Amino acid sequence: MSPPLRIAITCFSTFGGSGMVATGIGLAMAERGHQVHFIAREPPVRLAALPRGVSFHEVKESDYPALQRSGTYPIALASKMIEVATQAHLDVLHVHYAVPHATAAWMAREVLGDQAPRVVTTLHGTDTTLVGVHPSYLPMTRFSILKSDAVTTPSAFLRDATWSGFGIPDSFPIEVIANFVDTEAYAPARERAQLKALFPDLGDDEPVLVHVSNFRPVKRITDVVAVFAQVHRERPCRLVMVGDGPEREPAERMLRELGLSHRVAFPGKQERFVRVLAASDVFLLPSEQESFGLAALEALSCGVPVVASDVGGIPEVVRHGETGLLAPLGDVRTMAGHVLGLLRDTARWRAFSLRARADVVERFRQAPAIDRYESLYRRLAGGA
Ligand code: GMT
Repeated sequence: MSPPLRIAITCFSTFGGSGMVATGIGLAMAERGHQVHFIAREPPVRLAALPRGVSFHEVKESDYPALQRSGTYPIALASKMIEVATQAHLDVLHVHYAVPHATAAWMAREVLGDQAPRVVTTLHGTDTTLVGVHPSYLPMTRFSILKSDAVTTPSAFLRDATWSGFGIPDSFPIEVIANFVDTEAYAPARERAQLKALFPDLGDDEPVLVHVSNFRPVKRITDVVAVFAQVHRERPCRLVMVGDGPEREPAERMLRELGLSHRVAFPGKQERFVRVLAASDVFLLPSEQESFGLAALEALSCGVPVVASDVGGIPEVVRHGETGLLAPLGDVRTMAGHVLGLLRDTARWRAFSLRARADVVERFRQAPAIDRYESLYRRLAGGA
């Protein structure tokens, strides 16, 4: 039997897909007997407790006044990586989201020399499509990607965007390992009690639309509201907006102007929203860009059909006409039509729902994805 690996994982700890995927990988590796070290500013949101084999290492920055706003986080992170690698004899350092994590990993590796762990960089989306290719970050991000021992992306779309966005030849290997979902935790359950807690006067047949995100501009939250308003005109319904972020205020203002605030719930950032999700009828994701769309995957896993924009990696997750319906970016009219088409035809909705669940179980279960990361780690650590 191969010996357990010593793995460190760095990610953002905020309410976002990359941190959730990173945490899922770390916890699954620990369950398989590996030693897992999370290195981050704060414990990631899904790391509620520290199970056996898992430890957390906090990255602390100096509060020295001259350093304020000088962006010393990558240095503090690299220093913590060096400390953990030295103490724990790491085999692998897996960083999620290239900016600034891949650069910190490269710095740590330069310092550690022969004792350095192998570095895996998983790109998640805006680290390629938005932030990484910004002129302020491009040269260092490109360099740090090229210096990684292995690079992965959750979709073929993001792999191709990385090659083209950074001017990296497509002979440079980037492995596509699709994101995954815990299909037991995210399972169909049409129990409406949680929805009734949000809307005490909810009618038994009244449809509920749902959206989950960090409400950043890229999510086009006002398109969620526009789709909901058009659907509501034809078929009175409700909307649940799980999450929080900068676009919440404009969305709430728009709802006030439309006189629809009372039909919409904003329960805030919720880790345990699966029952709300599973009881809802359609998941909306009209994003400007998504490398993958983890929130859509979680909805599909619960058997909730998705109506989304046809961008980025979304078509790799949502099968148009089978598990959900896609529309051109910003085409809220078509999206509303898609939602109404599903709500008006119960047999069609049910067929979408059953196919959604089956497709997720077939293509996006956690174990096969973890197998792929584990064999990648073993390959790099020399034990494959
Ligand atoms: O979408 C966000 O704003 C968060 C971002 C992140 O870094 O957590 O999400 C990205 O990574 C997720 C996990 O791989 C993907 O499911 C999201 O599609 C991707 N977001 C974008 O590409 C905009």
